[in-house]
Amino acid sequence: MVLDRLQQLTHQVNATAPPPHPFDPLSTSEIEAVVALIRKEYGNVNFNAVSLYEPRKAEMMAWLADPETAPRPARKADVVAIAPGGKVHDGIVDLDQKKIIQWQHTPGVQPLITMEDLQEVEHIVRKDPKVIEQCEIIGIPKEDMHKVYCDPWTIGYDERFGTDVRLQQALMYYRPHVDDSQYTFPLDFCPIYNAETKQIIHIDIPPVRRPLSKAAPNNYHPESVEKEGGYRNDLKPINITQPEGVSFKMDGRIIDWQNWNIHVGFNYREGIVLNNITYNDKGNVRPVFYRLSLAEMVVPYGNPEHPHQRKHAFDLGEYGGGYMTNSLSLGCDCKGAIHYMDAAFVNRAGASTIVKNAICIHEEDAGILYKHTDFRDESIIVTRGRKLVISHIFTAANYEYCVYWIFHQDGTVQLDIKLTGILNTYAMNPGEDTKGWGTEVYPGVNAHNHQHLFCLRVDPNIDGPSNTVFQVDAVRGPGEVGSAENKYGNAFYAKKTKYTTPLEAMSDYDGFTGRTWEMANTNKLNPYSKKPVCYKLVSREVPPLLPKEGGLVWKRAGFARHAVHVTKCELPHIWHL
Ligand code: ABN
Repeated sequence: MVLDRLQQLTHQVNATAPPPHPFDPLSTSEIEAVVALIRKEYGNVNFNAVSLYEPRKAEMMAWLADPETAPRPARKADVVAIAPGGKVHDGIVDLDQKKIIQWQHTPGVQPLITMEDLQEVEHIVRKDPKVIEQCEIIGIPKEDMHKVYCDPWTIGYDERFGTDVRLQQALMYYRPHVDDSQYTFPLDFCPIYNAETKQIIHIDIPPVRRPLSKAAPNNYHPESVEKEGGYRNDLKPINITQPEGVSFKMDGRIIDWQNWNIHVGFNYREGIVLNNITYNDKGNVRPVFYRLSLAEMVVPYGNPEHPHQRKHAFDLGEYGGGYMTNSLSLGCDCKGAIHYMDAAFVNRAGASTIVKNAICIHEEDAGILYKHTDFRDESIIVTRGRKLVISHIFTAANYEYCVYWIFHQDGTVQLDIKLTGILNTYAMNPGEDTKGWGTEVYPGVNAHNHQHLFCLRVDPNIDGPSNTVFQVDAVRGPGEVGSAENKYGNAFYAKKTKYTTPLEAMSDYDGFTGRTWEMANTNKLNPYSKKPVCYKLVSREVPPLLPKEGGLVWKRAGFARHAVHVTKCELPHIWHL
């Protein structure tokens, strides 16, 4: 049976013409072909991820430069699977050769927690006698256990349990009615769940108990909002119409818009991945970025009391920004003329799944692009700007992250992340002192201080792969007022410091100098300024990682210790951010 299915699937993969672009995410039939190969060889494993094993950069650059004659990079899949006994395996499958080329047991590490992993915890929590006992202690009778909910988070690290067990910490809540917001009724204890044995192995109970709050529920569902007076109705409609259609063209997953050319990929972890971004500068196709993605984020919470130190979510690496992506709907999530793309994943049983309309591509008016009035005769030149937005939205338990990759006509690339959803909350007693670690946002509800730190991975290709990174600070010129070199004291300039090692490049934002960073091609000079062509990285007004050096979050969130890190990439003499 397995063999028949494999033959059928690999036949389907081969029969699809033309072949997928090497950056394209795996299709459902490719995922199924990979699963069949692994099943045939290794039997009953649970799949955690099957996604594109991206072509190595050197090979891919050679193919992009000369797709007619350079060898086409092999189509490979990256596989993460959990074998019986919780044995985590990492594999690579060559889809062209229909061969498993790597299969490694990786003890001591855990892959991310999938939505399926998350969903089973609540059922087990509700039936666990020790959890029921804790609920009764804080005022929830056992008949009401169906009103008890949990957001299972990965445990991250807890020295009591080691790293070989696949554990989740269940953040507990209560909903008087199924549509009420559970974040109004946080519970004060935290069960620890073992995903392998499907058992609650421990419960963290605070020394001071916080009985279930008696405050009125909050309910954000439309019916409930209607009962409370309804939504605002004093807004007149805004219609977005593009009577002649959109101004971008799609060729498979490659988008062409206003001289920009971009491959739009997607994976379970990062969500949108943009590759081979070029700009056609009056007929000269200039490479700009090889790859852009939101690679990780960390959300440390600031309450030092046990066990809140464990509350620091890595929402991409621990849960998957792609796996948590929403199916978007026209008129609500996206307005106007939309091009949607679906996303394909594997489930635990090895079946392929699809999230319809996972990526939204559309244009928006961008206000004024350029304006100048000649004050002499009031002659005015004004042009209207347009932007291209490539977006997806993912739900990480309480929060929604709306990720917008925005391309502008002036060459700017902007990553805009909008946070919405509901705050993560913890219980507090009436009159309890939050000690400044949180804010009472509703009776009995303590919203702990937290940060959202995003990790943007930038692989620049500014007029070619040989790029250098400079730190740029706005500083005053030397020389005292009255001196020959700075007589009136008004000298200032952009001080550029070249980074030569990864250590030097570990740098932070400086509000005093308005620090930015330049990714430059020093072999190509602007004809007028005679300075290297570059892209400026702007990341500002963000406090650094607030958890202390040497502490748990600091150890785990290496990327967040500094605003910018620069490392050399696989090609010799090339750096990426
Ligand atoms: N923010 C932590 C998280 C994300 C997804 C699911 C559960 C918990």
